[in-house]
Amino acid sequence: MEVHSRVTQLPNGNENQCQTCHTISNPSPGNGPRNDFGKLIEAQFLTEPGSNGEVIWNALLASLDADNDGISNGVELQDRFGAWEKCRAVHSGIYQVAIYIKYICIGR
Ligand SMILES: [Ca+2]
Repeated sequence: MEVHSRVTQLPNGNENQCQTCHTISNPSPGNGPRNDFGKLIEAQFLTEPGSNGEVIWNALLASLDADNDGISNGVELQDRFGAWEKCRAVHSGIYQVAIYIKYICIGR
């Protein structure tokens, strides 16, 4: 899995693209400095360590305040309670949970 697909594993991850988690706009393997949010995910919210790990977006991660600015991660990513789910497919303009298309991910 390419790491940049993690942008699709967070609510509104396409808003800030790589800089949701990194301090630079074009991180690459070996050169991917993390911001505070990225450090938190790397430490505690990946399905497995390393580049194969996928982000575990959930209520706990949403409730934390990685950058300690008084605003929770969830509020910052516009999903206060961590309810967003990866890969809800859209069909005919209606969310259809039964149809999953990997990497087509949208927020609510
Ligand atoms: Ca914050």
